[in-house]
Amino acid sequence: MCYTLTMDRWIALLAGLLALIVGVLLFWLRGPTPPVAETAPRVFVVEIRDHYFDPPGLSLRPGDRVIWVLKENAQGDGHTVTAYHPSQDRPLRIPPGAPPWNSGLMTQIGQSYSYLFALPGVYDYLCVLHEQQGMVGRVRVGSAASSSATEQGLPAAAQSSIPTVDELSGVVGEAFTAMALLQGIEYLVQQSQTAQALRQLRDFQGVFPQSALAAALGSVREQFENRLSVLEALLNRGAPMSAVTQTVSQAKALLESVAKL
Ligand SMILES: [Cu+2]
Repeated sequence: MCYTLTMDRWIALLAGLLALIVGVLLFWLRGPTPPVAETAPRVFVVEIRDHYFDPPGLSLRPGDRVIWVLKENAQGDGHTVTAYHPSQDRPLRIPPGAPPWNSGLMTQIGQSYSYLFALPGVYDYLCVLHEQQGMVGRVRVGSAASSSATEQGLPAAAQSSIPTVDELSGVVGEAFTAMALLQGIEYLVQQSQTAQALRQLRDFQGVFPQSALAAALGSVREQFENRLSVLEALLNRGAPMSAVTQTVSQAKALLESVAKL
């Protein structure tokens, strides 16, 4: 009797231990609870040309990503994408606390550099080689007001080429941002990220009809919307890159009328 009880206890103890080991193992194998899935950031492409950024300004939401792609380097000396920041030997012209960036010298056509704009505010950046020729850009993130950044302290050529915060808050900023969004869609398709390209396109199609940009496009609005629909159809059926590029160029050309500074 006594022996049987001990035996039962042993079995119970072993079973308990086994359950504990299996539990710990399972927990260990599963790892920590995965974070809530985040949607991928929107991707905007700014083209680096001789000697300007295209488009020169953007109006973004916090968490958006900008990819600068080198498109021209005729003189072979390259370009950089560099934040105005004391660490780059320049005055601070990005929000305090925002990490500065510097692409270093970019010389290969197609080479790219990316930065995620997490904090709201106004960010000014330059090409260290051609700042004096006005090769500067500005990114407005969130609802930064016009008083938050001025052109004071920039070289004369840069002062005339950089969009003001007021311009970026208005329809010019919307046109610039739409251009960069279309270039971003083209870039995503190139990278075989067609699903994200489609999400980004549909997101834009959803807000466009109520935008000041739609009103400002006037007589070419319908043509522009038509290009967006063609682009969506192309992405849906995995059309060749050349067709995507052509449609993006046509849509961008229609934005030119609004984007003139
Ligand atoms: Cu440059």
